[in-house]
Amino acid sequence: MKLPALREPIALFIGFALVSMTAATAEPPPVRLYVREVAIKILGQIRRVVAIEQESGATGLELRAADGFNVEVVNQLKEPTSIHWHGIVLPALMDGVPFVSQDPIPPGGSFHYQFPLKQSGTYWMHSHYGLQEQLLAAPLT
Ligand SMILES: [Cu+2]
Repeated sequence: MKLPALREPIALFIGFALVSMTAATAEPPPVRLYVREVAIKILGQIRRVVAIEQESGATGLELRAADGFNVEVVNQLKEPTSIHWHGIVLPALMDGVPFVSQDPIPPGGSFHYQFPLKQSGTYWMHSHYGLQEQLLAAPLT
């Protein structure tokens, strides 16, 4: 009988189809933004400030509307934080307001913000936790 000889090619085909389906439906990983203290030099003096940075150290975030908003905020501060996407039209639970739309992100924790982008333009992001808003902001385009 010839059927046993077909098992491997059929298994390979099914395996390939499953891998292809997985690759086609897999979501891209989120962009990670790190909220952390950094040192900057002002008039020759080193000062520590808080910043929202990408893993590369780049400040701010640039997205394409077609890709949607897919960002994980990682809190590397010693206190809680949350990030508000100022001016962006978004679902209420993605608004980044602690104790209203989400729990604060604890030190060492992270929060995944994900939603369709319905607009383009230049905005900004800032902390909405306590008095961090005055200290922690970055451009968002
Ligand atoms: Cu705001």
